[in-house]
Amino acid sequence: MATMDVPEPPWSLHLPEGQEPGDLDLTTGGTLVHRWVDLWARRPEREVLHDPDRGWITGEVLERESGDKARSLAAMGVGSGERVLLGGSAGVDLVTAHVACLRLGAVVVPTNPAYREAELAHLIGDAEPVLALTDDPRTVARFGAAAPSLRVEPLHLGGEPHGPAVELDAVGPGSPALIGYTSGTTGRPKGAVLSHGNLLAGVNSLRVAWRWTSEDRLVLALPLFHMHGLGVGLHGTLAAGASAVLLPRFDPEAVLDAVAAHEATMFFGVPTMYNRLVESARAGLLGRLRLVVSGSAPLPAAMHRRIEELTGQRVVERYGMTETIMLASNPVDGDRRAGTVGVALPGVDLRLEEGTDEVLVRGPNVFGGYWRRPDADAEAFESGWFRTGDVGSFDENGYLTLVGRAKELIITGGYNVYPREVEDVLRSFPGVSEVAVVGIPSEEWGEEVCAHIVTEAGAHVDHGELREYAAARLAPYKVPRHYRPTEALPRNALGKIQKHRLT
Ligand code: MCA
Ligand code: AMP
Repeated sequence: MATMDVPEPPWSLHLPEGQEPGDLDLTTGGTLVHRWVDLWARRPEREVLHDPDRGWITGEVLERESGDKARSLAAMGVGSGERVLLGGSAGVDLVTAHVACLRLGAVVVPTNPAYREAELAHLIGDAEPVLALTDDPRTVARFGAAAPSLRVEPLHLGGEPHGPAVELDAVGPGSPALIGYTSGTTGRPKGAVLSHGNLLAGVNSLRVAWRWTSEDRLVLALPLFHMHGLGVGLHGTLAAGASAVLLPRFDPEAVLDAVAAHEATMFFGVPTMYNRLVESARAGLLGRLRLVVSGSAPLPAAMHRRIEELTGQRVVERYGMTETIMLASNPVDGDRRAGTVGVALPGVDLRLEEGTDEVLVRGPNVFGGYWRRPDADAEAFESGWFRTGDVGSFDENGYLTLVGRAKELIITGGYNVYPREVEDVLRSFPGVSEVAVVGIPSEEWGEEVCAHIVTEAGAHVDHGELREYAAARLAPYKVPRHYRPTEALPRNALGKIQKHRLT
């Protein structure tokens, strides 16, 4: 395959002074859980996680609770390699359940509590979990409706450890750890299988690039069911031996309170969060932090400047994907360029495909393939390189600017919406003959979901009813906010819908 080389310098720009590329070992620690458990054993009294219900929790407590839960899971029959659905809002109980699964070798499938019954039914049918863990009553009810025979347990798993002694922390780097569901062009979400080694390499790269140390304290208001909050915020905190204040939901004032009350050093957010933070009279508090990171969606250069004016912070924008964890970042020591996603992260190889400029990636952070989807793997990988579906350009210093997407994807408030999934639902509504779903620019959300609807001859489609229909079948962020009736969808000579002509 013809590719174009990334200009010099590559990721060595991220290395601290004195560190050579050859010194870098992204597999240090064996697996994430080895590293975490080792850190907790060495500094048991250290405060690691804070949530509003439980206050500060030490490494010793995390080790004990996750171990007890792992033994309970084993007693319930959960074995290594078996899938466990995990859902709920960010908090210590969710974290210890997650860590317990990883320590046991079970494969975590994170779920958004906002998923509707139909979305869960697909996930359950595909991942074939042996158990679901959640404290969210709405999710419990939806799990029950989606898969009546699926065993659902609360995150505390009964509280007391029970069951026979079981070997923990035994899985190796090649074993699957996490399945992150992501849609793509097929409409039906597919599971990206990340190994323990992928997760470790992903955070080790960030520890180096972001100078993440045990002195750091992160305010974490991202959901823990996506790579940003989970694979970066939580895993990174635990692997750095650092600490985090977990907020169950994002609220700008709560974030700023946590920054002040806990002497935090870092905040990670999606652009919509920054839109809301800059509206606060206390936004200047962000100026106290060592590092402010944005990702999951483009941060407009104007917002980058506004944050700097208000807080003195030059946001570090970075670029990631469920399948690859993080790919590129602006440097902590060095030029942080607004409108770019920075330079390839340590250990990550990035290239552009000649002719299409699609960003291709290779590295120990890149997943091995989709869950039981060799067809999707064949499309996604070429000669060992993973196709991101993003189109980019590099400048002479290796800074990457994302200029478009080869894949059909709408990013709204940092959540990804694949048009095909929404179109399939809308098309099943009586009277709808054709649908095209596109993203339209939005200051608040980056993009908003908009549906262009063609009705069957003589039929009347009430948009309010259509919205309700979609809301019963799709998580709220996927439900179109705009409905545009149209006589016919624009098509090219081959009959393909020309979405760029729809606004
Ligand atoms: C909530 N709503 C949304 C969104 N979030 N609509 C569109 N897009 C959204 N993202 C709906 C609500 O259901 C509600 O609908 C209405 O908008 C107002 O909700 P509000 O309370 O204002 O929203 P919120 O609950 O405060 O949520 C906004 C949020 C949230 C905090 C920005 O969307 C969020 O946490 N986003 C982060 C997602 C994330 O973690 N992405 C990382 C993916 P109604 O009025 O009908 O009830 S990982 C990834 O992309 C890669 C790996 C990477 O690079 O990071
Ligand atoms: P997901 O499939 O949810 O992991 O989302 C990954 C996608 O989010 C990437 O392929 C990009 O299209 C997008 N993305 C992540 N970070 C950025 C960023 N900083 N700027 C623009 N797009 C981003």
